Amino acid sequence: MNRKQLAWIHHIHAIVIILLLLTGISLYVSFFRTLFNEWKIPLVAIHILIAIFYIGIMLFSVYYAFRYSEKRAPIKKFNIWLFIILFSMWLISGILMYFQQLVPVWVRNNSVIIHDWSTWIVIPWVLFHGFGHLFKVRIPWPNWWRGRKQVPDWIAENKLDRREVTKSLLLFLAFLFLGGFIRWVSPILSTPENEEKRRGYFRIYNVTNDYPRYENEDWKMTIESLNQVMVELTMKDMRKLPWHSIVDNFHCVTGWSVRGVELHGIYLKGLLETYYTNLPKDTYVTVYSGDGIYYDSFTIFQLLDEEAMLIFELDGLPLKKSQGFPCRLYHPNMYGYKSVKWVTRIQLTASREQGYWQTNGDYDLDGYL
Ligand SMILES: Nc1nc2c(c(=O)[nH]1)N[C@H]1C(S)=C(S)[C@@H](COP(=O)(O)O)O[C@H]1N2
Ligand SMILES: [Mo]
Repeated sequence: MNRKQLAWIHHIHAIVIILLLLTGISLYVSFFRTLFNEWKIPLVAIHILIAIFYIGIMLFSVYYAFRYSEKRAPIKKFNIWLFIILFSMWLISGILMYFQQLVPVWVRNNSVIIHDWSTWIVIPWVLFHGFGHLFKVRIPWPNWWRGRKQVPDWIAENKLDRREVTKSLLLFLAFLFLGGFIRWVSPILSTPENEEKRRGYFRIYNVTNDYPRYENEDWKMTIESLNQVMVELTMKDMRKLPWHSIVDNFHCVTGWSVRGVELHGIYLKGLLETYYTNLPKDTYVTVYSGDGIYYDSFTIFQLLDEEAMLIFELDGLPLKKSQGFPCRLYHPNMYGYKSVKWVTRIQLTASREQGYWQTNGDYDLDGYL
């Protein structure tokens, strides 16, 4: 393989990584995720297809990269190793994310964290490396690092033999796990009283570009029964019903979880039974968001016999505006997507409606964990 062909492979890597970053970031950053909302499902598919293509390129390149780098500068070896390690982390965590229904929640959650972290390492590297190439910026690396001078003894002795490589790899992984671990326990260490039990953090997921902003006074909720009789409830009415707290783990179907969240609100059983008696067993319930777009549906059994709630407080504080203030649905046995935010309308129906993510994606209608 000659220099020209190597340069060519290098360019393909650059293009593929940029495409992965662009699609990945559009899925990750709230702003872009909502902007490209209708594209979410195709974006995931495109991201995965590019990744599969990348596996091929990687397999093809690795052999040549090693041969090429054999007698080259440490920096070249470093770059090659960095990419092999990051690529493996992306690949493994990506596969686990894809098959997340098959792996335990903690594996899924850590894969998301590793996928993110490896990306946050790649981005500065790509910028650095890319700018260097494009604008011929000379980064003042030490000469030995560039291979222009003999490598200093103390480094030379530490030759990149197989054992050293495994060692650095393990060290690198240890760093990552340490990072992940710190991230994980930091909510406990930083202990605002109300968050002492919580581990992990919420990623705000909104399918709309904007979300409704209510005050306690101007929010209200309607419940429509089968025969169209309507009940209208305000915050004051809600306050009159019994409130309960549960501590639970919140799981999004895309992989992230928040553990030990304290949820405070009203059991739907209590609410519905206050206004309706003897609801038929084949009643269904559609819960609508005030954003005008999001909704999801349940069987009456799921709302009455399982502990579904309307929640108003998270960890002792009112919901954040972005997290559904003042009211969102919560079902302890179901994925986060069933947790409709800014609930303003509950409709009892005789047949089951499809929800937002069943219409716009392929999420399961029941969404059990
Ligand atoms: N109105 C509305 N509710 C919603 C969503 C949404 O996009 N709009 N996303 C759902 C999904 S997929 C998840 S995982 C959770 C995320 O909750 P959070 O934004 O508070 O982290 O909200 C759910 N409820
Ligand atoms: Mo979700």
